[in-house]
Amino acid sequence: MNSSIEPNKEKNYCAIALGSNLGDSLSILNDSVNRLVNSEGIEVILRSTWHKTKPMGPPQPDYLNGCIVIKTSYSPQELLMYLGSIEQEFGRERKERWGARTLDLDIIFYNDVVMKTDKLEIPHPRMRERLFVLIPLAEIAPQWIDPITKLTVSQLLDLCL
Ligand code: A4P
Ligand code: MG
Repeated sequence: MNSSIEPNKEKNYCAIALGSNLGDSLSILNDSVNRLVNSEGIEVILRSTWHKTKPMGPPQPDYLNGCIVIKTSYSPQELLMYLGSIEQEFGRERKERWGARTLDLDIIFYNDVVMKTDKLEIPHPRMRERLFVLIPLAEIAPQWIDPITKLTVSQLLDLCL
């Protein structure tokens, strides 16, 4: 993976986890991916299947989860803002943390960037213990190396199973 963000603006690869457990989750997820497919500055290059998963956190309906890999000219901060606008478009209301949501779009990896600000942490800090992220991500990017642990997605998944 390419670690430089600015000099290669067209060559940033990013893994995104999608989740929904409110409303017509299948349509919401498919529509949100189509929304990304049609977005300038984003090319969706890989998409996983959708997985029905048990909720982690407070009691709430089952989730539908999946992952995509995109190529983008957005910086991590720009991408977070853009994904937030798509969450809003699909009716996301922020209520309790880890609570039910129509659409959650989390940045899992951005090249091999490691960063932590108040608003954005990459890699996603909780991805390593989450089967609902690792199983779909392993379908499409099993060899992607987590820049923190230096383990591949496939190895992280094995550690969880
Ligand atoms: N943020 C920081 N880093 C990132 C990142 N890498 N990607 C900030 C996206 N956002 C990031 O997120 C809160 C803030 O995290 C954002 O404003 C952003 O600045 P949020 O989506 O508003 O709130 P949240 O999702 O409720 O909180 P959080 O901590 O992100 O929750 P998680 O970790 O995303 O967990 N069970 C199943 N089976 N499937 C699920 O998908 N999801 C959750 C949410 C809980 N249980 C689940 C699932
Ligand atoms: Mg989130």
